[in-house]
Amino acid sequence: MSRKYVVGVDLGGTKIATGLGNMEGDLLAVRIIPTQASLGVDGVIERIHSTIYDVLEEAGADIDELYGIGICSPGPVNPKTGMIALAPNLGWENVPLVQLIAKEFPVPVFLENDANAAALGELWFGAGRGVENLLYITVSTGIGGGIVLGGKIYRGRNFMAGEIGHAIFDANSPVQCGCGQYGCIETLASGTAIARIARERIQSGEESMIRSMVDNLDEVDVRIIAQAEEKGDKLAKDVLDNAVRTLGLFIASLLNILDVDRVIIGGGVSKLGSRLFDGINDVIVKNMADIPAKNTPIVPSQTGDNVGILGAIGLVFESIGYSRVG
Ligand code: BMX
Ligand code: ZN
Repeated sequence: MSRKYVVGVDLGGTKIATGLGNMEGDLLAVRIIPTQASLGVDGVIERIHSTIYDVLEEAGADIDELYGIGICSPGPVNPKTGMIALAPNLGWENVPLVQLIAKEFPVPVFLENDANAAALGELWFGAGRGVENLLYITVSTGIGGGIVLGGKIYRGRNFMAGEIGHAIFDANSPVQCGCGQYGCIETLASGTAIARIARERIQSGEESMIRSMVDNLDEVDVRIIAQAEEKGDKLAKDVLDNAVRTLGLFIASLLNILDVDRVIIGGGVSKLGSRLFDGINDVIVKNMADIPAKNTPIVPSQTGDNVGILGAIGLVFESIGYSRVG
């Protein structure tokens, strides 16, 4: 039987999203189910297996027709050993994920960090088509990054390259990050951080219409802050201005280091659209030295909700040296 399909699995703390794609990157079947992390490693692995069987069946595909299975998940992973070192959202430590999947499906299985995989997804199927070198940034719960150089993920000596969320941006910050350090960019400009900062300012007595837009301040998120800004709320504007400035300065620094062809931003916060992208461009133009890198296109992700699945599929493409699509 000829091999013509690839499976991509996006494993997250809340959902497992699995897709079956062809070599053009068309998704022929997608299955999304809750992770149910409380089931433990064996239970979750079984759920991953069932989604793979489901997409194979839906597309009428056979295991023998698979080039391989790609899997991505947040946090540091070891693509060489196929181990998930630490996945706080799943409560996992040192799980041999690749081995556990390959036991059920005897095809090559590849594991990668979510943002690295997303960078590959953009390179193959999204906003990165046509370039060789790109930086992908996801601004969501945390801030993650993926660096593609010469059409391949740059993984680094310890597979930690691209963990940009834990770059320290404010050495004097009193805010401790989940990683233990203080002042990581993730604690200043991720979706979670933006919401926290707005909430804290309101709690400390600053005026804002956000107060009346939610029943409970825990509900404050970036979408609500953006709505408040549109209605003229000063605090919302200030919070977003600060986040955009921080992200702009951070990206300027990354461009100084990497000088890539394109920067692609995804994740929930990228849904701010031109408010974010125009703002970041403005900060870069005003603050970066007068070098060509300041004109690097900063563009939104194009892979949409299937970013993880497409990224995981891109991982298999990368490994088999398949020539670039489109
Ligand atoms: C964190 C880190 C990255 C991840 C990024 C975005 C963990 C669990 N995660 O910096 O590996 O790429 O968040 O993750 O260490 P997301 O959950 O916000 O998409
Ligand atoms: Zn950190």
